[in-house]
Amino acid sequence: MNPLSRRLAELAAILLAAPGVAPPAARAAGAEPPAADLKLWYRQPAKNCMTEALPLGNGCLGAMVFGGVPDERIQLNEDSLWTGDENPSGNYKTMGGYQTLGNVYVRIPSHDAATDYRRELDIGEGIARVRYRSGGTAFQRECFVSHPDQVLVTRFAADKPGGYTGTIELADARKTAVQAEGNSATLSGALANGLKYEAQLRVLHAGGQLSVAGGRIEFKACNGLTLVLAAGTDYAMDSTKGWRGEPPHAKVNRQLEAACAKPYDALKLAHVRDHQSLFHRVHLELGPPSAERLALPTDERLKAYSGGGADPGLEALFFQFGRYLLIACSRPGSLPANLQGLWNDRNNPPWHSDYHTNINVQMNYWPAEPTHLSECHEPLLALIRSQLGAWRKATATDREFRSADRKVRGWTVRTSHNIFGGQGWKWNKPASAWYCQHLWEHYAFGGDKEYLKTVAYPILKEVCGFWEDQLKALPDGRLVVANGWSPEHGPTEDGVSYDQQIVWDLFTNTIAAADALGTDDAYRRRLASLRGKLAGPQIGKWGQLQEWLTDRDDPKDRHRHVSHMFALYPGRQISPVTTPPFAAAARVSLVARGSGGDVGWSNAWKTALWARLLDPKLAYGYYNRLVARNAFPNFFNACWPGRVFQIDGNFGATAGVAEMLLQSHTGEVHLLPALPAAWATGSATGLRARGGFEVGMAWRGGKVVGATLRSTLGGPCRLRYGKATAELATKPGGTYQLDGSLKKR
Ligand code: FUC
Repeated sequence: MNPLSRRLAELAAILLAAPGVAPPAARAAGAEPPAADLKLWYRQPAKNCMTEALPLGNGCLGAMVFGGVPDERIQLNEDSLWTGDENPSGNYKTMGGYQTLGNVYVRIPSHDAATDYRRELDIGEGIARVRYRSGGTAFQRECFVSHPDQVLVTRFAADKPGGYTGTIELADARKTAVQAEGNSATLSGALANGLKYEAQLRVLHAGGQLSVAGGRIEFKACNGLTLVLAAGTDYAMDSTKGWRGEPPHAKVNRQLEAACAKPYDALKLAHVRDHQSLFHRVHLELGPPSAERLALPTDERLKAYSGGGADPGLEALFFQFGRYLLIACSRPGSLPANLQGLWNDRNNPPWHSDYHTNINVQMNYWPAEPTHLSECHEPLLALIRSQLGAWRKATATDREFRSADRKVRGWTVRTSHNIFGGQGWKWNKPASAWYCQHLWEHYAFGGDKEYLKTVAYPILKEVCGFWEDQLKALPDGRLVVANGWSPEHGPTEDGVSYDQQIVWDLFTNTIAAADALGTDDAYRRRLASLRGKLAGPQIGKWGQLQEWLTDRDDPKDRHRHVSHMFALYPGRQISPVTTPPFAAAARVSLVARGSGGDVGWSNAWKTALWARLLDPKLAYGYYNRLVARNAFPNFFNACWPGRVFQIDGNFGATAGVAEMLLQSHTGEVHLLPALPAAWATGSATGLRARGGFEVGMAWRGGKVVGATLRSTLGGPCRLRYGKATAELATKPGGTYQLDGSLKKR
């Protein structure tokens, strides 16, 4: 077999081993990709939590590991630790926000003169490690947060006995007293809104002794230590229970006891298997790894990258890091990723570390479906459903939507919200329609009809009802959203493009849902007629796509929000294939917004937008800019270079790369729609397309040399590669090998 055929055979094997086909164990082992560049590593401990420490998480419990030698610090988060309440007034200031839980400090004073230090995060395993030598002994630490066992586990090991003497402290971020007894420490308290929280730490030691003094656990001459921590609150994602469930103590205690009864290796194996069952679904290579760049610690490698010079390995690692983060902060049963994901070290975080509905939280979920992490999308969908009662009430009683002659149908949301039905700042009128896009896309990729029928479709219909009542007719008969605002930009007025495009998207998705379910024919036709009357995209006097109904766009405007591009991405109203003139106008507007973008999430959005415009050079340019300028040493995205961490840019960047490699929003599975020259040779497996397709591809010299398509649902698949198109009849579970002309091999 020549090397290329071998690579294709490997790709097919990886794809065939994807979840849903093989049992979990075989999946983890079978899906293991060839050696890849999946580690972030450093030669010094972290000093700053949000920019240097390394993130771990299982959806609910988050940790930032510093890796200090005589002073280890593990900063802790629990995803439901929020202040605030239902907040009927919609006052932003009283809406509350996300809090930090506390810290575990481990002090080992005798380890002060360390050599051969290395700190790493293995995103392929979900494990943070520290290695060093001190006094002739080699010390190692491993830390992970397990989803199957719901605990944080840290092991301190050494190649010689008796090397560990020091103290362990569990500290509450609100400075509440911590109880330490025997080999355990417990912190518990309540926030101002009455939310109860608790964390329990257990220390298991090999050799030596443990004792308690001054609220700390002291260890003396131990060979090794294992720390196990569980945490929780009494939050319940249920308004009928007043957002409160059982006090956290019993559950936290049960989780801790169960985990402590298992050997370390069993905990670790279960964690790695679980992590890899998601992570290894997608493999990506964007070019030959450079041995020279690989030899650099990640912070120096990032500096070298920012200074110029190619590093496709780093670019692929940054893509995978976004997937890693989503797995770590958004799992079924957890809350969705907030502005900082799950990682926040302050009780007054930027923008309350809340959910922002005018780009940020949606961007967090852009990579979920295309990069094969559909389960990780579920927390957002579940939170939306849980808030409906409170959001309906707030919408129905607000004078913005109330009318003397009818009851308000449906609901929408303000620009930010919490987890208790509360919301703040201005109304973001199309927010509910944008949320509906997420409910729809979950179906569009996965094809679960039962979910569509019982969960998504009723909500889509309800939000359509809201717009059936709220749309306003202009004298010329066109329908507009009244009093809208293009996010954070320009006047409040009728027919803002952002509003119009998102309502178009809602109607289109609801029509598609009715078609898929074969239901509501008359209603479906009514929606189609309403959609036809919506004021649509307009091309203005300098050839731009208008942001407002009035042709007033300023060609010098460099605003970070590009909300009038929703129709291009994440929407599908505009595309170079289906609406070339509007795509050309979008191009003019995007060029005018300038190439000097500095906001992380804005650069990520522009990556995806240029990918949708089939422009690899500019798509790559924004991705490159984001990685080079917006990534902190720990890869967390900076909202502005060097300023606060905001996770949206990480997720948006991953989604942008996926969009460069595969698109499916116009009904075609489009291979390599925007492959830049910088990634001329590479391969990808496990990317998902709408219609239940999974795609593997290898390319060389910028050209596809082979592709593998797996169909989970069966049915016809329309393929596109450049100008070539082909239609393939597929069977459920069928796998098809294609060559570069889209012919079956
Ligand atoms: C929106 C953006 C800001 C920031 C904030 C969290 O208000 O305009 O840039 O991302 O959300």
